[in-house]
Amino acid sequence: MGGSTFSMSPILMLTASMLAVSMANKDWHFGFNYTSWPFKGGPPQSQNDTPGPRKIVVGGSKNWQLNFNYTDWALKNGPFYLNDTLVFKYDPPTPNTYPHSVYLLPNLQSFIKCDLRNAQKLGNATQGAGEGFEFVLKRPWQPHYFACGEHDGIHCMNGTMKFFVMPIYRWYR
Ligand SMILES: *[C@@H]1O[C@H](CO)[C@@H](O)[C@H](O)[C@H]1NC(C)=O
Ligand SMILES: *[C@@H]1O[C@H](CO)[C@@H](O)[C@H](O)[C@H]1NC(C)=O
Ligand SMILES: *[C@@H]1O[C@H](CO)[C@@H](O)[C@H](O)[C@H]1NC(C)=O
Ligand SMILES: *[C@@H]1O[C@H](CO)[C@@H](O)[C@H](O)[C@H]1NC(C)=O
Ligand SMILES: *[C@@H]1O[C@H](CO)[C@@H](O)[C@H](O)[C@H]1NC(C)=O
Ligand SMILES: [Cu+2]
Repeated sequence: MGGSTFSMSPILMLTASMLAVSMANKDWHFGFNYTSWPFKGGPPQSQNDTPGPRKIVVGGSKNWQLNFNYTDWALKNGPFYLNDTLVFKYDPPTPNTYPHSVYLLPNLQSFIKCDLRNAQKLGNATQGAGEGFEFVLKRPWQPHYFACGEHDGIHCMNGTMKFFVMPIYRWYR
């Protein structure tokens, strides 16, 4: 879904201007069927219900661990918006568990290869404990590539501890 949001932008712009007109007229409906809007968490149902930035735990109740498909998770939980916060939670290292961490990879090639050489460490093996740590999506329209960096990227390569998101602007506010 990440890529397809580009082709959406003319619709978003059109809709944003329709919304502006309809708000000026205090007429929310304006012949546009909001229920059929394809985005999850889509437009507000009423003025009291305007969603702000979300706080999203990566992996949901599974948190950040081996053998969970985060690409699939990201597809099902997107789109992600500018200023949404991703929360990474993972168990600190113990003798019986594999340590995890979170890195931001610089580009698609490094993401595909799980190449950590120019990656930015976001959270080390202990920072996912408890409430975890947060990462705010500050760069609109930029793909953000996340991966576990432990064991030279083995969790990224063998499992599915990698995903990317591309934060989009909220068109309604
Ligand atoms: C809007 O679209 C939804 C889903 O396509 C449909 O179920 C609903 O009946 C429509 N509402 C109106 C008022 O047309
Ligand atoms: C993870 O999910 C994606 C999207 O649903 C799918 O294309 C991919 O094959 C899955 N990967 C694995 C390792 O199951
Ligand atoms: C995102 O947050 C920054 C401040 O951190 C704010 O200036 C900006 O307006 C916000 N943008 C959106 C779309 O929420
Ligand atoms: C992880 O980072 C925290 C905060 O910077 C630091 O206190 C801790 O010692 C680090 N842990 C490891 C295993 O490097
Ligand atoms: C990846 O490696 C870890 C530890 O080496 C192992 O526990 C896990 O089952 C492996 N996952 C896959 C999908 O091969
Ligand atoms: Cu890991």
